Amino acid sequence: MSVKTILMAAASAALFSTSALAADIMVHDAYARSAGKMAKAGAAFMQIMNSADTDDRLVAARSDVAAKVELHTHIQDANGVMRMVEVEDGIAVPAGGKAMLQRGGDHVMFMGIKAPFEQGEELAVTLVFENAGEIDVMIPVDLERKGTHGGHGQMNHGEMKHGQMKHGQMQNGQMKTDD
Ligand SMILES: [Cu+2]
Repeated sequence: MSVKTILMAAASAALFSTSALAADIMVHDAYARSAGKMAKAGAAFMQIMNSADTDDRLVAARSDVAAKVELHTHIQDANGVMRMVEVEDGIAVPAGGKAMLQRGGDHVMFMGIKAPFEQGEELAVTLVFENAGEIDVMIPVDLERKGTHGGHGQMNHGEMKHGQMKHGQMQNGQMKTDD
């Protein structure tokens, strides 16, 4: 076996062993927002669940609503200031687990949006996963949604109940919710 053959065999083995169907990835509770009528940027938040037995990774996102779509997170710099930075390696979605994209943390960032997001509209976004491939999602704009860190966010009873139901179902090992 030449080195090249061995490398190719290894590559194809890796390809098959990590292949996952798009159905293994489920996106829940997604919403997007932009701030004000002059907004040039917006962000989307969601829960991504991976029911495959292999880890996956959100590596990119695309949408026509913005000139550029990036995966971002917040980090604290040396001065204690929170900054948004692009996550170069993508966002891990562990096997049988989930990734939480939420305010103050990981998010999908829309840079150079063509128009401010309007309450009630839906944004067509393609999420690109390392294993599961491309998944198209419609993300509703929700400008009224409060962040999870502010205490007042929990005052929305509908959301609260929704969150608890998912949590319970997750613990039972049932990834699929029927909302
Ligand atoms: Cu950002």
